[in-house]
Amino acid sequence: MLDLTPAPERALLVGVGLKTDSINELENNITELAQLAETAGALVVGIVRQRLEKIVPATFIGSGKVQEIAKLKDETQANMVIVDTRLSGVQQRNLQELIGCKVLDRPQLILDIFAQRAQTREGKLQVELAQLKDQGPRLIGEAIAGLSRLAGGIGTRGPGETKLEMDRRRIRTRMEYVTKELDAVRKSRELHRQRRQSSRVPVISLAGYTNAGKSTLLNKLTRSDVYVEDKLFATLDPTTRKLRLPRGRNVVITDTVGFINHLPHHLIEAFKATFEEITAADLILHVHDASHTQASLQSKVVTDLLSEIGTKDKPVIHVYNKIDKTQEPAEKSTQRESPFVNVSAVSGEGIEKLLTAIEDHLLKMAIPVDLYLPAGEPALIFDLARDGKIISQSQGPHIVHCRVELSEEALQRWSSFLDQTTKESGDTGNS
Ligand SMILES: Nc1nc2c(ncn2[C@@H]2O[C@H](COP(=O)(O)OP(=O)(O)OP(=O)(O)O)[C@@H](O)[C@H]2O)c(=O)[nH]1
Ligand SMILES: [Mg+2]
Repeated sequence: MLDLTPAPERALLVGVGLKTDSINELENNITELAQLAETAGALVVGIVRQRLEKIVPATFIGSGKVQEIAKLKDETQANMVIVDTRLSGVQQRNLQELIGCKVLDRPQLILDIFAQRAQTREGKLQVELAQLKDQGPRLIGEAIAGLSRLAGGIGTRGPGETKLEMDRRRIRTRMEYVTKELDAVRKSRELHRQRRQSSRVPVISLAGYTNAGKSTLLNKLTRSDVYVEDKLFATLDPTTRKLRLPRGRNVVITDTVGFINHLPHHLIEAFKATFEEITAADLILHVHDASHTQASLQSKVVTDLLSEIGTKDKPVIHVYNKIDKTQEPAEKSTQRESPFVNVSAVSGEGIEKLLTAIEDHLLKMAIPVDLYLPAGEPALIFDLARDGKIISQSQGPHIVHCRVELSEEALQRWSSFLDQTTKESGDTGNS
């Protein structure tokens, strides 16, 4: 019988670093690149390494190495070379000509995975926007692969317009269209989020390196069935689930796209809306793969990216996952950021502790509320200012309206001042 499944593309990987970088780092990058290539559906048929004195402008890697790659490509019958860096358009074209096959770099590989993974309309639009933003600066006077499928074009070419100008214009037009479409899709997401926020259900967001176990943890916490896979970027589109904490409080918890080292900047920009799920959260659970050899590097990448997308002042609980796989006993493990909980999303160990930590945290968390205090009692305002942060105050004849950030604990002490109507009617009655 005829086998119609296409044979996987055969990829030759090129790990590159500067002589000043550590060998360890180079090897780790290569391991991750291989995982990315496999995730994209390629078969890795060979790996070449180069540590450069300095970057060669025309080809990034040295000419001797380029020859070695071309030879190895023939020996291994590779039909694609993936270089672990970001190449300029000129470098990419030169390498393709010298090696004689398709050459990709790390950002393009990641974008390709995202393109394959995107499920929702928003996800697909975000990936396309990122790809367009990535292509623009690479244009070098001739259409690069993939451009021809873009809309626009025939008949729109003006007299004297070069191919380069035409390609640039096509990208611009398409980018405007995609951006407009995205705005429309985002409005509905925004509405959903506002509704959640106005109902004052606290929002918890999972963040972490790709493959850390975020989706597995969401499933464990909420007994749901979100897609989990031992591949990078299994999750792309945000998923939200309800969760009832042990003492009865309801929260919602959101799982979203994972981070990776050297995440293309265009992706971060294009996935702004997805990342907003994290920035809009009341509490972030930073999920670490405690069993990974590069756990601390991964943690740093995530922490840096989190602050880049604007979550610097958000409260974080560090969740060290996969402790069933770690060598040393969890209680002995070093390098934990605080506050933290050790868990295994697979065996369930530590999950109760995590739930309690979330609950304790929410009790302390300040939420803005409106209180209506009787006028002429400055001592009350004084007490209130000690319990929370007064954001605004407006004095009426009989009541003082205070907008104040209070923790759940403190709110219990002030709950009798929540209701405006009884105060006002009481006031009227007295005067
Ligand atoms: N041993 C062990 N494996 C785990 C644990 N948690 C998750 N895994 C495995 O780790 C792999 C990745 O899990 P996911 O939940 O898909 O990870 P993720 O963080 O959602 O990954 P992306 O969506 O790709 O960013 C899967 O093979 C899981 O079964 C754990 O506590 N222990
Ligand atoms: Mg996931």
